[in-house]
Amino acid sequence: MTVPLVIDTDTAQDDCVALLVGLLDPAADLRAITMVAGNVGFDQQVRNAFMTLNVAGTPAVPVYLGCRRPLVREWVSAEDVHGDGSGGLAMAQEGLVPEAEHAVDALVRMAAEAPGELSIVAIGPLTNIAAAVVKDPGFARNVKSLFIMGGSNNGRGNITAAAEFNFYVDPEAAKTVFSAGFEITVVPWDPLTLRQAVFGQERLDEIAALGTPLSRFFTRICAATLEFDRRVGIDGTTHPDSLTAAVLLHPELVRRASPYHVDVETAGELTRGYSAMSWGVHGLEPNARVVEEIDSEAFYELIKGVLARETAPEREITGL
Ligand SMILES: [Ca+2]
Repeated sequence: MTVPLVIDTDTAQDDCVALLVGLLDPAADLRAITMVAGNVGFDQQVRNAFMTLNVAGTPAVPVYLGCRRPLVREWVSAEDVHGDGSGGLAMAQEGLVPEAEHAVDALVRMAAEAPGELSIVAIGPLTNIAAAVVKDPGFARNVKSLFIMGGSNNGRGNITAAAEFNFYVDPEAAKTVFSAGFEITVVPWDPLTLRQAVFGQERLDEIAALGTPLSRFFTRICAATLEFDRRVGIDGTTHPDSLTAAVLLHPELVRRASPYHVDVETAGELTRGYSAMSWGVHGLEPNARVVEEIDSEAFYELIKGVLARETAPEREITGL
């Protein structure tokens, strides 16, 4: 049994790894990739997604272009963290054409065509998902499960002290999504990602030694972020997005998860995008399951297994 899913992504660095999981993990039936404004320039993100499809050797998954800016705010980039999101790799893009249908329409349509079957892995700002909620009141009901990378569980942010990037960029979208009635699982930045989804030098060396196109791709796309991470005191590459895809496909990776009421700050002076994760003692109904602990070693082995696969990219990637 495979898991039908869509990955909604602001493709840079670990988003690419999450796409590789969706494309190559035998448990995944990746139906589409939908693009949303986030990490780096929108068109660069699209190039990164097509490059990831190419290096995976599976260019048949459709790419849909979604919202090019947050619902009400100006776009904020994370180019200081990710560079161009692909480690300076380049690939000719001629003939690579996204679908004509808008990503929000595609999400609404695909969920309605198979009610209760489709899962969404949302690893960028939640703009597309919120727009789909606004467009179709039945959308949340039609989606089987929504796996979100975002927020911190009463921990530190990354773009500000209070906020994780995805929720910070489009807090109104995140707030809309958490009140829409989805079956939500959250993979937070802190503490989960920071403690359990960091690959230190030893693991990075093991991955580089695999010697496959995918391992070289991984090493290159993670290099800029690794440099940034080390400057801010994180000793390795961070993998919140690929972890989010992995826990959908392999529930056994989750060692502990608890029901929370999650809401997102849209009005705070210092806390824009802060995720208030209430753990059950404040009289609020749970609206999400928050992952608290994973099998970190098994997650690493899963990613390494994906990167060990031999693929045959059709197009040459300059720099790989
Ligand atoms: Ca992302």
